[in-house]
Amino acid sequence: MYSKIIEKIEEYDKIVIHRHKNPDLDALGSQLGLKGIIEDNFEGKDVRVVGDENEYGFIGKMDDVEDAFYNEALVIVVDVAVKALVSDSRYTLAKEVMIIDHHLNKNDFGDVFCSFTEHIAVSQILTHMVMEENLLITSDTAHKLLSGIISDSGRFLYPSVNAITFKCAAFLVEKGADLQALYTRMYNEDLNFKRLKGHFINQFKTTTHNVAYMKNDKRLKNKYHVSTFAVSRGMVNQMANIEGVPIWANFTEEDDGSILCELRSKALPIVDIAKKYGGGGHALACGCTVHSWNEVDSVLDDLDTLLESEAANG
Ligand SMILES: [Mn+2]
Repeated sequence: MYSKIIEKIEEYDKIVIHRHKNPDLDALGSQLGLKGIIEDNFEGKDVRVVGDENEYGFIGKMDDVEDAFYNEALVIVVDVAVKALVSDSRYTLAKEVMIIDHHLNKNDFGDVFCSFTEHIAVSQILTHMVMEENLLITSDTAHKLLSGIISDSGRFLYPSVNAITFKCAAFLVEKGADLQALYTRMYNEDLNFKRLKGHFINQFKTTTHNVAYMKNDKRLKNKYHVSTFAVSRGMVNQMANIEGVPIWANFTEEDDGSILCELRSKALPIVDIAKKYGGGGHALACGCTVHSWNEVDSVLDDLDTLLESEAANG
């Protein structure tokens, strides 16, 4: 199952590992974890990691890599198979490019595409590879890989979590990953963010047919010192998982006066309403941008009417 990956690693002395832009902990955990796996199991390899850095830098740092290093090198790209999303476009300088991904989409670049869509994280793929191939793994590498499994599984919450996920997590904890240290880093919240959550939980309203919603003008983010994104995408699910609330929506004013609409539903598809206002997304999680609070009321009316007709149809 993993012979192709191992074969390619054995073939090259210089390896650069890339991943997607604005990395999450699976991108970084699998990138740095793979570096550790290669260094601890294959002799004489010079392995580098590259890409943009953000608030998840606590899991590990990137290397400075000169263009010349790519000559006769293998690039391994993890957690992304679409070239527009790859961080550091110099992967094109390599002799060969191998992708290891778990997303559903096809690749639009690369020479070798290792796709494992049954895994919830690339970090899980690599852990499984270590287990299946009896590779060595240090506690430090185990720690990095566990961060990717925890983050991409929503702390073991999402539907693709299965027995393999727990087997891999258990293996990494046995190998010395520090679960509590990860949880402290991952789930500690900024004071302002916590207070903003409280504001949402206390202030959201509901329509006649129980669409929960919040209307946030641009003063809100200034009051809590957070970004528009933190209010819009970051807060919508404060209204999720409420008994009797089938749909919830978060409306957030941008600095330019446009209003971001984040729409969510437990079971009833709502994406057609997002599309009606020029947006889109998934059936149960979608969004659009409108240009007045009157339009926001129209979106709410449409959501409410959808629930009304659904109730009438029983
Ligand atoms: Mn991932």
